Amino acid sequence: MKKFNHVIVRRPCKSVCDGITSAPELGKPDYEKALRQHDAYISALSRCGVDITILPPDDRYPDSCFVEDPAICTKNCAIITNPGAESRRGEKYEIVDAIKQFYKDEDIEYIKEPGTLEGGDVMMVGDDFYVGRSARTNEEGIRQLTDILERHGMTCTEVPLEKVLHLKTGVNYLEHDHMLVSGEFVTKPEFQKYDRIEIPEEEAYAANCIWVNETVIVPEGYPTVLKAVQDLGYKTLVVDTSEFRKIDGGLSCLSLRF
Ligand code: CIR
Repeated sequence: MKKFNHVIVRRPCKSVCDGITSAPELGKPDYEKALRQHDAYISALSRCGVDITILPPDDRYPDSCFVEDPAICTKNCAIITNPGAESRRGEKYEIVDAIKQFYKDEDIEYIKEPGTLEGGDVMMVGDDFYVGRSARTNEEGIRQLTDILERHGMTCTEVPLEKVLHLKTGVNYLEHDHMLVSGEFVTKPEFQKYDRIEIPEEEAYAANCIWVNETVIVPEGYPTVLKAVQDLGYKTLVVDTSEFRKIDGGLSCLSLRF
């Protein structure tokens, strides 16, 4: 099944080393290595039948390579978010022009103050979306998102988060009813109806895999998850994201896929 035609990424900037992190003990990202890993990420995506728009680095925003957070791209509309992290808020102004290449003005919606929302908290399952209420995404942001999605013929369900940064840090949909779940998401009632693949604690980072047109991209170094995804019948590509992991980033955060 081909679902996505376009991908948007942004090159990591030199200040990526100062990205927000909850795990300083992992050390700072090595910029050159991050660039090489980003190259490999782009080349994996290019094997999945999508065209790729590569935005230039933006040193004003250390976390700006994580383009998933300032925008949400659905089949009916795009939503420019209002990132909850102060240092990331301005990223929303920098993603708009790229979004305008693919969506008509009337199909571009905006999350407005006092609402905050980051795309990492939003997971698409067909026409139904799940949104995590997190430190970055507040009640008003969720209210606005729900209203926008419903006006465009889609639905939205709120999922309270307890431990993780973003919803998709711990749960990702691989289409065909398959859902990767780790940690607090294993028992969440909202996801019981799916075919859940439980991820062991020591590989929790790899809950953040991405499905792109029947290929699943898996982070390097997580053999249990890799095998589980292959056993589901997917073609897999493995990409090393060690430098992005140091600042809480994973595979999904590094692109918009639509
Ligand atoms: C941040 O804390 O905002 C970045 N260092 C990591 C963002 C990861 N984005 C995502 O999970 N969607």
